[in-house]
Amino acid sequence: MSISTVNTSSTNITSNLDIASLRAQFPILSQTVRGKPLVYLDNGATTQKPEAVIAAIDAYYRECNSNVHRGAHYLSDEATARFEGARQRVADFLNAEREEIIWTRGTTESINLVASCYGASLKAGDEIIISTLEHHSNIVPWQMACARSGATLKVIPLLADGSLDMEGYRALLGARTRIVAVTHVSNALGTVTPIAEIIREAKAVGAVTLVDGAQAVSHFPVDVQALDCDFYVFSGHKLFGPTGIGVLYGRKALLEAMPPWLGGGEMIETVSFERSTWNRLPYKFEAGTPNIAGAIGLGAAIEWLQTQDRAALASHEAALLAEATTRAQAFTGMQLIGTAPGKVAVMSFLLDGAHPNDVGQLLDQQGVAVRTGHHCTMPLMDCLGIPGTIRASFSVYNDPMDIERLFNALEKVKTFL
Ligand code: C6P
Repeated sequence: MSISTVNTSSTNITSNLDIASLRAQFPILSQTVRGKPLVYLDNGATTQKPEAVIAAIDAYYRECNSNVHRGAHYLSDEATARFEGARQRVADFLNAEREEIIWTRGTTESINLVASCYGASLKAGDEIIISTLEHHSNIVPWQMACARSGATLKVIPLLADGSLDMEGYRALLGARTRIVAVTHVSNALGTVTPIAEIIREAKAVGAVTLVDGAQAVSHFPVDVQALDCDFYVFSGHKLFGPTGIGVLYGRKALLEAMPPWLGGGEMIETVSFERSTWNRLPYKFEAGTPNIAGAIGLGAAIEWLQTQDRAALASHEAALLAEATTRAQAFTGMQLIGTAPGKVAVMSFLLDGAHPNDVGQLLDQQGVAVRTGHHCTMPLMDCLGIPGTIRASFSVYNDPMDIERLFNALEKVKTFL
């Protein structure tokens, strides 16, 4: 990888990456929108896709479109090889076993699966712990599990900078704690939670752990053995892969013990009108024809990521966040929301006297894509006492010029409002 230094008039980021050629692998980024160069800072919502991913999906449909595991002909064998190859790639990516990787539609479905299937063993008096930082996807399925079982939901409180209050967490843990389900990275603030510590302490009271990795996997490597978590979930589309495909990693013994999720083809071993028996892992949790192209696309996304220097990507993102934060601190009327140390490259903020949605629209007029609102974290926003924020979320292909254009656009927004 070549080394390049990117300097602009008011930014000074030295990167060990050739960002220009990395960006060139993402065709969508070279376009103009509303007559302006696209500045894509909505990576928390979804990341853009490199040519390698687009080509893998295209190749599947051109070369071997067929159903998988039906084995009757060449195309099916080839599709199955690519599909299962992608599963193996996800397993290696997380340091898991192949049969511990279940394909889902995304993080939301993965959490619902665990809340329904593992949650089937909950009973009145049991407790589930989540945190104030959670996305609705890691709140609502547990509320539904509590309503079904009579279990109670407990919430880890927040500190002023957007970190979790670990003393508050310890006070919630106890003999009744059955499940601890916490995010690895906050989508709204970028806080990286002390997840290894959270898991260790949950294990000490015999609780099962689920980690919402939706916002983590694109920023740093994850090893489920080192974390010692029971479940780890993420979405393909936030990891440079396609929408409609996601991953549930589950510890084999737990997956074996859980009842299935949806019923139908593929998830069975035998069916009679009296009873059915279940297929082996991972197929027991994969009823119906899966998202074959999506899985192959996600496999290609991980393959692409694994060819990059991840340490260099992480320091590039950290440099972008540092530069954006310095600019924000010097920007009159701008208030940063969430300043936990070690956060990923997510900058949530407010502008004095301006509604976040208005700011978002005015940025969009200038070609700058951000997300505004509650970011599907309404309880977090309530806790912070705000209706929402403006969120600029960075990824590996963002460069100092994107920061320059964001702040130039914000200067204009100030004059409009
Ligand atoms: N957050 C965001 O703009 P799905 O929709 O299933 O792919 O992911 C849900 C989800 C779960 N957990 C976290 C931490 C998330 O960030 C998300 C998705 C997007 O922040 C869309 S709301």
